[in-house]
Amino acid sequence: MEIGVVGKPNTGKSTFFRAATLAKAETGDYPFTTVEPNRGVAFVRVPEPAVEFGVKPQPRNSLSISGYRYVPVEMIDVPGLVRGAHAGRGLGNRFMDELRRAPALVHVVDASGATDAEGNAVEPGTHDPCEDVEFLEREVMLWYRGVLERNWEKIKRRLSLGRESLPAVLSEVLAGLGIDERQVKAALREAKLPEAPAGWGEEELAELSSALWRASRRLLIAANKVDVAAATENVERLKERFPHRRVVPVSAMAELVLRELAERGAVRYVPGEGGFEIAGKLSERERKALKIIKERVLEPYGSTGVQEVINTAVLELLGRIVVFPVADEHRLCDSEGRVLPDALLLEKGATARELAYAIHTDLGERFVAAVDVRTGRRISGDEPLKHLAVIKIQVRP
Ligand SMILES: Nc1nc2c(ncn2[C@@H]2O[C@H](COP(=O)(O)OP(=O)(O)OP(=O)(O)O)[C@@H](O)[C@H]2O)c(=O)[nH]1
Ligand SMILES: [Mg+2]
Repeated sequence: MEIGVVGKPNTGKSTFFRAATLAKAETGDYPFTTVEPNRGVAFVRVPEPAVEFGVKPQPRNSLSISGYRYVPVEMIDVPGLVRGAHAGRGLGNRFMDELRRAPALVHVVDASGATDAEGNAVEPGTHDPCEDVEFLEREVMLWYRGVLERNWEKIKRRLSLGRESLPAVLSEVLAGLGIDERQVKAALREAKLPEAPAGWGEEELAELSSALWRASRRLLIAANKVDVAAATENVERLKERFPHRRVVPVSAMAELVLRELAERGAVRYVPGEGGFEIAGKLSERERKALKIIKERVLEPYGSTGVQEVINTAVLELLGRIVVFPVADEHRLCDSEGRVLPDALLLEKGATARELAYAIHTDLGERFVAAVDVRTGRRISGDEPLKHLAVIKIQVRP
């Protein structure tokens, strides 16, 4: 699973990606800086369970920093998308292929309104970012529709043989968009189309494409560049215009500056927090930048928004939970004695047995029961786990 970072050119996608992952990615004040997708690891932030148990964590698959556990999740930053991309325009012609494994999309918009529809620099406050939101969602929908239309004759032919079901054929054809059979079924239920696909025309395919888009992708709006004054009003307008979407005010630049200075030891900054402390030498320019970050980003918005975007995408939009498995419920460690080593992301509703399988097939097969370490309560195999649960799995020898 990946989190996709999308949007028109020059909105700060790669800056967001760099800030979230601290991976290298080229950024620049012009459209199409990114030509090939960048992949890296971002982190979901949850409270560190070792704190409440009063033990020292020894994380293995995750990071433990200042009372928080950072759980890895893959992120992909793609080239900017322009109008007509679904028909092959711009660099976005492989756009959806690259996003195959990204069920959650972070739509980075330039809330400062300083880039036109194609990503060229304009006076701040002159371009309406609401237009960009509509454009992207329409473009992705047209993409889905294009794939469906190009394959429609083939789909009808296969169905006419009567050996395969509509959801089975559709999910095979749409696999390149990362759509599975469960999502196809949900879309078909929602679209409420006439019974026989043989009679479907343009209208029905359009209906089905938008239902498929809603069933297969979750999207949130990262209203970026809030460090620019013109963004304040646009953030409110975005929230009003798109009440069904989460709109998170973001300054990717602020997060990047803070993380880079923290790496150098010049400031103390915990990703996701609303403040920082100066801890080392700073140039005059860096001092100025930090003043702007404090006054225009952290004070009015509470944080840079980058961590909030990642958490919202994974925990709310995709409905994932974080679970901490241990082998010894008294010492809270794995079989090698490491304390609370792993944090696993599971789908909401995942059961104790599914957790066992997620750790190792062998553990799943030998599963007997689980224990909620906080309460000592026994959990049966088909019981859904709670977010942030610390779980010991009992197995047959
Ligand atoms: N003021 C401000 N500028 C930002 C912020 N984030 C990015 N920028 C600037 O916006 C410009 C574009 O940044 P990129 O990260 O390269 O944008 P992109 O969306 O990846 O661009 P393409 O790859 O060309 O589509 C650069 O000049 C960045 O420094 C921000 O939070 N605030
Ligand atoms: Mg880029």
